[in-house]
Amino acid sequence: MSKQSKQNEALVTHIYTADPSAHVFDGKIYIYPSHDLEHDGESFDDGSQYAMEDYHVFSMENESAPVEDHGEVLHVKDIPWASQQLWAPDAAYKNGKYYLIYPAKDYDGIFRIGIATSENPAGPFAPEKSYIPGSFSIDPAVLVDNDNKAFCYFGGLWGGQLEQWQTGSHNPNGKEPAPDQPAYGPRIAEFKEDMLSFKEESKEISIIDNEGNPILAGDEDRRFFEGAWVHKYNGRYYLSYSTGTTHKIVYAVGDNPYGPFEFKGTILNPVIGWTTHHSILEFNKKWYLFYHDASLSKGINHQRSIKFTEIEYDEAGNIQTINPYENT
Ligand code: FUB
Repeated sequence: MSKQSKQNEALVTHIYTADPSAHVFDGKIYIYPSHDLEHDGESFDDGSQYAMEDYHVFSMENESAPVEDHGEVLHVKDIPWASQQLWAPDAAYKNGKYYLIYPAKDYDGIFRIGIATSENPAGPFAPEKSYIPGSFSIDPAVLVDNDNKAFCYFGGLWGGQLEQWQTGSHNPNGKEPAPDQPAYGPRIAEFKEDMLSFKEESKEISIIDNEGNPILAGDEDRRFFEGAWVHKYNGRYYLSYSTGTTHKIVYAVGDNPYGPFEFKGTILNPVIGWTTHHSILEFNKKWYLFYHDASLSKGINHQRSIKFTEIEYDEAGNIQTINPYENT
């Protein structure tokens, strides 16, 4: 029999999973992570150590129920445009359908973002023949707003190739800005009604400090690195993301899906492993952070495991910082 789910413990132990995007669909918690295959290779700055070929979907009846593995729902061999590296996906529900939105490298080694659809939140998902025109980089996250408009947030530095798209077209030699220059922000584009393409060219999101100045590239405790997620709390938009080199999940708040977003603080202090990647969801009036670490594999960065923990807001809407290994 499957074990009950516990906060801050690996939710899935029969395979390695990372980058959990969690949603409530049909009254249940569904989790859309990426899938780390085991291997003995080295790690590199461009993330090429990740062996990620397919996606599984998981669900939980509630936050303490056992996790059900719905099996493989999409494999890279079935995606006509993709060659490798199925990195962090997200899922969305709109128009009576479920959409899996995922990054992968095309046959030129360039990350693009693709869509696959299903009638069922547990998949399987049927991929579109081409990637979304105008998409690039990694870590798509979808916000379906109260007015039913859907937005795709995406982007990630280094292996995520965001530096290579700063001139409006692909430049394989694109670099990070100098430390005293504004950091590169994540991108946003609204989806067309059918969710299969963007309605507009993507725009860069600005993340600012409490004096309205852009967060600088050298400010590695606060600058955007990868893994954007947007949720709404008390009518405001919360953009959370990974700081990469300083291994934190931090957040910034704005009044509009396009930002600007004002930096507020840290949600999750560093976990075991290099990467940190998350999602936030409300279930039965409580808020949860889904994240991953590499504790199950004893620190092997390309063999990660998804976890979750409750988060709390204070009266002013600030999220309380979590120390991942306190009380465990
Ligand atoms: O899992 C591969 C990549 O590592 C993700 O796309 C990033 O967010 C980081 O978690």
